[in-house]
Amino acid sequence: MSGHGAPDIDLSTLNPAETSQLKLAIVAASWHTQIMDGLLDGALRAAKDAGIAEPTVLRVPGSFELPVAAARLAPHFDAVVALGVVIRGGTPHFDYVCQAATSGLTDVSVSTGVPVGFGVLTCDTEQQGLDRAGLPGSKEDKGHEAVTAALATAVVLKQYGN
Ligand code: DLZ
Repeated sequence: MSGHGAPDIDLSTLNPAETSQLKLAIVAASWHTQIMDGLLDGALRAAKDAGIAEPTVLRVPGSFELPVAAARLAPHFDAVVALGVVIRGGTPHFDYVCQAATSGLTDVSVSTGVPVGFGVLTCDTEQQGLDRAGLPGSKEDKGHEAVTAALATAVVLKQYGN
């Protein structure tokens, strides 16, 4: 489903024997329910494909709260995935929430050394979110992609210890 020159990271390139033992946490915001449901479904499908039956799922109110949730969980997991949907409104609030989520999640990943999959959609319109949510009719499945990327990164980093 990926486009725009994105790498074809695909769970067929991952070995479930390597991924099934990984501890995975998903932190998910709650704004924009339909799109979030699609992202979370895609993320859980990717975890199942990787042999991870029951990842930890933690819901938080909004995307602004994703970094603190990821920070609290990261030391206890091999990979964390953050899911959220931010849709541009009429004020600069969009920019602040996107900036806080992006830089906060980057900080968590770099400071802990635990890969954080970035499944936060930053959209001008609701339709852009629906197109990427992995729902029937969507063009892309960003929840699935974010889990796949985080697990692929965890596998390559595992050889360097925790
Ligand atoms: C306040 C707010 C707004 C306006 N829009 C969104 C959004 O599109 N997506 C999202 O995940 N969260 C939004 N929030 C909530 C903030 O992320 C945060 O939960 C509140 O500012 C409280 O800290």
